Amino acid sequence: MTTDHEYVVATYLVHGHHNFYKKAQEIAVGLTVGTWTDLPKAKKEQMIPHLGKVIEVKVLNHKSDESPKALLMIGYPLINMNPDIPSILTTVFGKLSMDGQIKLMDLQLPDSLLSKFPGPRFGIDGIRRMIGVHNRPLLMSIFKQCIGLPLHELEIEYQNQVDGQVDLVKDDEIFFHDDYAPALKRIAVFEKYNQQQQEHTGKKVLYAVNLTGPVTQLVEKAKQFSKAGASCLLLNVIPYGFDVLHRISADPDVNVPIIAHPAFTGSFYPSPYYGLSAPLLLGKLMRLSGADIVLFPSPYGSVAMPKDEALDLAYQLQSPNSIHLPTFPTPSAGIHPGLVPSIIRDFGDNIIINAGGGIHGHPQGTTAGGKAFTDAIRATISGQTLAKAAENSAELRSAIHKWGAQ
Ligand code: 1AE
Repeated sequence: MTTDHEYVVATYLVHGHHNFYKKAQEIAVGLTVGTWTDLPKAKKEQMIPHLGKVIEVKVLNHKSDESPKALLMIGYPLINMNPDIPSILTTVFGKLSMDGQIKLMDLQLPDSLLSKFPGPRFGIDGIRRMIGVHNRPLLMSIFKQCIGLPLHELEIEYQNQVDGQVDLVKDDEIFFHDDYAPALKRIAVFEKYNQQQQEHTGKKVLYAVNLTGPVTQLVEKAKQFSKAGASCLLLNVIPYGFDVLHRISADPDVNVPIIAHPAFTGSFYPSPYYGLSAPLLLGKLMRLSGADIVLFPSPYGSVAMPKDEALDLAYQLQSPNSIHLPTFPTPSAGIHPGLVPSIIRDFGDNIIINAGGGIHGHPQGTTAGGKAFTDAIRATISGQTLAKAAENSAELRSAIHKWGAQ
């Protein structure tokens, strides 16, 4: 039940003001009842349940050559919002996002609101159960070069990836023009290979098919893919919208895990002055909307994210929470086998290691690329150095020769 003292609490980093308390008051009133001092008494009483409140203003130390900055925490009455991300984001950071140097750092939602979001359907344990691997990081391979290729060529590429012992294979997020190999045909062919392999090895590989098309058709398409035997879906969440992910993951007929791709999020998180923090955008909100797996730039690869942000993001995905299952963190971009020890040291072993170029670019080809990663993961979790493991793995040796090892 919603009560009149439940609030969504937003934390903002604000630069450049001199009276941060006044700014906080303006936000609390301006984004809720609009105006306050000029209202007659009766109107004020009517508006009180909807009025925002300043919870804390924390002025931060700054160097003399920096502009002043502060963290502002503002509470927004729950009754002003619907239980969906668009209404929450528009309330707390709609017009405000255009009001100078202000960045939305965090959102705290009361349990009564959190419980209206189903969150991930499968979560980390559900995915591990599907694949049948519980004691090491999972390995995902990204299809590279898929646009313009006919189905039979993609089928060979798919088999090469699976033969490298990966646990998941995902479409490239830019795979929209798929006239030569439509999604339903890919699902049929790739899932058939998955089944054959499972009979052989006992391990199930998941194939994440890119869910694309007009937004009004995506839930239906997701159901159709699920019914056709798809084992996983990939969604470019930010271009389509958090609510699309929410509706797909909450639909009982979409009975497969969903991977959230971070495409377009670089427009929002990197600035210290504007946008949303990465842990909120790619962590908390993705989990709340129902992502089972979230890709994000690792601190080491080609599109790097600062380490403290990446670690906080991973924490937001996995932190204990009595309402939502944990989401698999997947540090990505420019990952090669030599980075495996650093990834596991920093993020632990309950993660997915994800690579495109680091698998397909292996000197002996895609299957050897998967094998090099598998050997690097096995060595690292058993406490062996990559140099030692490479003595017995020609694939890992070649990978380290090409990309080095940290
Ligand atoms: C953070 C997104 C990573 C991604 O989508 C991608 O395609 C990575 O490819 P590689 O591993 O950098 O080749």
